[in-house]
Formats: sequence, C-alpha cells, structure tokens
Amino acid sequence: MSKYIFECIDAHTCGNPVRLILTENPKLNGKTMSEKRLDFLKNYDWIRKSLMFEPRGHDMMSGGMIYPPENSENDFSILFLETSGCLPMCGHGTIGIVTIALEENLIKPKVEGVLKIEVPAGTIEVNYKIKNEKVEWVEIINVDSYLADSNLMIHSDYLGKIKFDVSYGGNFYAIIEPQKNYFGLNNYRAEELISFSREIRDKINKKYANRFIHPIDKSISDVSHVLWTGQVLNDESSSRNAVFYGDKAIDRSPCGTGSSARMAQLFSQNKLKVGEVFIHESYIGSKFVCRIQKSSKIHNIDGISPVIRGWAKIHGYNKIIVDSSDPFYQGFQVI
Ligand code: PYC
Repeated sequence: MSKYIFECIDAHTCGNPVRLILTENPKLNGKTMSEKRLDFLKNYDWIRKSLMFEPRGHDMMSGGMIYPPENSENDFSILFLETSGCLPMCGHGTIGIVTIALEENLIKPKVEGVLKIEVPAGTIEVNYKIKNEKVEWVEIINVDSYLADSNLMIHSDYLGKIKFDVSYGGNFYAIIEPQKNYFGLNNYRAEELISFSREIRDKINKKYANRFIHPIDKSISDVSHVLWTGQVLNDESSSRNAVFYGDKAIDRSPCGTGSSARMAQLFSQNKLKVGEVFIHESYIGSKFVCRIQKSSKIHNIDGISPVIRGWAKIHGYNKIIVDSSDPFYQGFQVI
C-alpha cells in the first residue's frame, strides 16, 4: 500500500482550470519533452488519472508539471496533464503555469519579461507583464501552426452531413463553421456540443486514419479537439469558439492551441493577415488577444507563427492525497 501527497497550486486561465503539481514529479526518460511525454504516459499515467479525474479532479481538469530544460539556454520545460492524456501543447495551461510559477517565485527567468519553455510540441517563447507582484498577462509565441486539410465531410447522427477543416496549433483540431446542418454555437447547449463532438471525433479518426500526422514529430497525430465556431457575444471580438477536449469538456478559455489552429486556417484562406489583431472569445465570453507574428514553414508546409495573450488567477493551494488502498485512487469518469 502506498500513500502519495501531491502539493499543487490551482488556478484558472480565463475560466479554465490549471493545476500545477509541485511534488512527486517522476524522473522521466528521454532527451526531449516529446520523448518524456511518452515515457510518462507509459509508466506514470496513474498520476495524471488520479489528479485529473473525479473525485480529485473533474471533466475539465488540466494542469502540468515543471521540469528542468534539456537545453540550458531555455528556462524550463512543461509536461501537460489533462483528462484526455498528456497534450503536446496547451495554451491555457501555459498561461496558468507561467502565472503560478512567477507569482509564487518557483522560477527565475534568465531574462526579465521573457521565458523560453520546452514543451512536447517544441520550444515556445513567452512574454509577460508583472504589476504589483501580479502577472497581468502572459503572451505565448506558440509552435508553428498550419491548416492540414479543408472541406472534409463527416456524417453526424445528430446533425447530418457536416463539412470541416483540420488545422494544427499544437494539437490537431477539426474546425466546424456554421453551415446547412450546423447553425453556429449560439444555437446549442454545451452538453449538445459535447455529444456531437465525441461522435464526430471518433468518426473523423476512423475515416481519415493516418491522415493527420505532424511532419516533424510523428507522435503527434489524429484529431484530438473539435472547435465549433459561431457569433461573437461582444462586438469587439473577432470570433467565438467552443472547443471540445477529453471526453466531456468544453474549454472555458478561448483555447490557446485552438486559437492558433483557427488563425492558421483563416490565414491560409486569406481571411486573416500577419499582424492583424484577432480577439478570440470562449464559450463563456472570456477573451484571448491573438495575432499572427509571421508566416512560417513546417517542413514544406505553409504555416504561421501564432501569438496568444491571456491572463490567469491563482485560487488555491491544494494538498492532494493519493492512497493506493482507495479503490478510486486512479479516479473515474462518468460519461
Ligand atoms: O488552451 O491549448 C489550450 C487548450 C487545449 C485544451 C484545453 N485548452
């Protein structure tokens, strides 16, 4: 019988949870965060399950652990944990973890105002602003993002025939815009979007098996998230989204990797230019201020370098006990 105590700090980024785990981080094998992510999934996934799933977590729970960087020029590395697994990249998670790490003095930036962070999907740069000992905003220059395919079709048992694009922003997203059988996200309840998404994601990954694979890191593949678009709540916003992840979650934040994927899609369709401000609204109306820094190439694929700015707030110190004598020590999900 073993008993582990995980010291965590809980926060939210524009409404979506971020749990930073401070203790019991296992030593991971691998040279890159991508390799370490696979090692964690193979050997330590019980930690993710116990801290993300009920009863210690919930359907939206997401977070991460901080590790030293492989390259000493960088500041640190992040392993993301979530109900769905360990994401290659998570935007709201990065904003939350950076805010916690700075406000709680867990890291010492090499250069004030700038951080270089290794994540499984690559190395990202982060800018931030501190005022009165609080982090006002965090801006991520995310991994290069690109539109992977467009005008694809899938049949939804709920909605009928649905057209979608697939775009990469650190994870692969199916992006669904208003059309004949989908009237825009304002017309559906969150629980309906969750049911539609779960079915559509499964069908997409069966119909288009082996179609969405990152050209540089083959361990990043398949559609993991579904991004539904619709009318904005606030006239100043550029677009609104509901991002489905895991098995039951709609992102409460505007979703960093989703915003990157969406900008890559709009850029390749000539609907968004380099430097233009793109205010992305979440399902609950919180906002990320985004833009495209420059166009880029991922191998020979045209893409963008996306920039995402958002904020996070710490709301708790959490000491979590995981005791292997608890029949639910690895948590559970009710679907
Ligand atoms: O912000 O990238 C993000 C994200 C992914 C899943 C939930 N949030």
